[in-house]
Amino acid sequence: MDQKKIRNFSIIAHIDHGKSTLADRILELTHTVEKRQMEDQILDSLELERERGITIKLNVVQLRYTANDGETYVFHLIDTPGHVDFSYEVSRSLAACDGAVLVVDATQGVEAQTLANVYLALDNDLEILPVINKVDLPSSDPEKVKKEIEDIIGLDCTDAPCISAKTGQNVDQVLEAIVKNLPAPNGDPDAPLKALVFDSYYDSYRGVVVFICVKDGEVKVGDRIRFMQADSEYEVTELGVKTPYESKREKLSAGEVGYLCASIKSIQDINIGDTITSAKEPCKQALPGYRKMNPMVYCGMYPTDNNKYNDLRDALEKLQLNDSSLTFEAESSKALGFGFRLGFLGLLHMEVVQERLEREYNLNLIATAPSVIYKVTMTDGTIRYIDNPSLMPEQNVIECIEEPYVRASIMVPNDYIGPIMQLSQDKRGIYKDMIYIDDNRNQLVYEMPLSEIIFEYFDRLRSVSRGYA
Ligand SMILES: Nc1nc2c(ncn2[C@@H]2O[C@H](COP(=O)(O)OP(=O)(O)OP(=O)(O)O)[C@@H](O)[C@H]2O)c(=O)[nH]1
Ligand SMILES: [Mg+2]
Repeated sequence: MDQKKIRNFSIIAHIDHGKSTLADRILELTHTVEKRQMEDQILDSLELERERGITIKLNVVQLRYTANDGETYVFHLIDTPGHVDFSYEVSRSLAACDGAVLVVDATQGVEAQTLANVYLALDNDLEILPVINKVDLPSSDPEKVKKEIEDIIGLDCTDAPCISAKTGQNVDQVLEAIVKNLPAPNGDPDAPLKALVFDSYYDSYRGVVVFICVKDGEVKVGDRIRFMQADSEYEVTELGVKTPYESKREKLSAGEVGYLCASIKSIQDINIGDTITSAKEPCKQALPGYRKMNPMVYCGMYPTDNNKYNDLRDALEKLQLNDSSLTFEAESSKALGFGFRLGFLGLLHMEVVQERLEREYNLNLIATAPSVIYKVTMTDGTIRYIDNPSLMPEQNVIECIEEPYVRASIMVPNDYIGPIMQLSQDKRGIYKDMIYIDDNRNQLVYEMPLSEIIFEYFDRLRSVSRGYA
């Protein structure tokens, strides 16, 4: 495949700004999915995503688009989640792309995850294409939002398409802009194979299925490949692309994004961020891979039936293939028996993991209250990190304890400033700043212990502000 005709990009945005809906329209316009098979947010394929109306997992699709210049281009589109707890999915997606479509809701403007995701894209040296969405809504103000993007992010928005992902208005302009403004991949098709592993899942028949982005060279069914980090070799049994259903191919070449199976039964051999190369003719240097994520919130999970301990371990190992920001280690408790201590990126992540374990692996679990990690300096000068209350050392050997703090920005209508300041103080918050946004809204800035936030803070915030904060 001619790489000049390929475009690899992620759709990034703050939560609910319309990424998955834009992906729907793109799939429709390019006739990737037939009308009768179309449903809203079709790429949100997990049951949990559909129920909650949010994206949790990255999802890649290959599609073909015939541009106004008459040429047919191949797009690999990756829809990403917007919620901060799943930002590891975004950073992994971006490493498989050359560009990013940045969706900004014309009624909301630039928000926290808009900025965070732009920084991730810039870290990966990606070209960013801003798109203003939801212009069908009466309260939208595309010109104001364009100016915001230019002022805050510094992206030129003169030609940014103003679209409605819902009605499809101007979505064709996004497709043309992708062809014109986003770069094509530029790997060496004749070099030895070099492919990035950016996601995976476990299939009971085919073993581990890995998602790869081929940077250099090509891979064919029957080839012997090597995972460079894991230092293991396999023979490729199946290759394919997602359209969005899995569709088999005989080979994948430089610039293509697809999946690979090699009867991989040992889960330990798969590291997300690993580099696949050819066993016969390996490439010299592996790709840099991914930065590890540090968990923010911890809790213990125990099977209600203690005989299911091994099933839980098995489930955790398989789920980790599909969610590499999840960490776990064995622990035991007098009351609950044998289980695991899990680390998450946030509270929503914790909820989602528990639900996925229960639904996809048929387990009944008890989760302990969430906690954070404490840095304990002992009287002898050593430092310990404690994420489990039962491991906290005796008081007489502790010199001091430090805990993680959060810099929290709370957007709040004027009427609720008083109660929210009270709440934040009750939660050991340290007042930092109050920023005027408009006549009716202010932004309160507090430094607050994370442990206070993960315990009841959101519920109380919602009730004291009637849901407006
Ligand atoms: N009126 C209007 N609603 C839209 C538009 N685009 C998306 N929506 C709605 O906004 C909500 C969120 O859309 P999604 O596409 O799920 O947003 P998302 O960015 O994928 O959300 P996450 O993946 O959870 O971050 C849905 O209810 C959509 O129907 C639009 O152009 N106009
Ligand atoms: Mg989505």
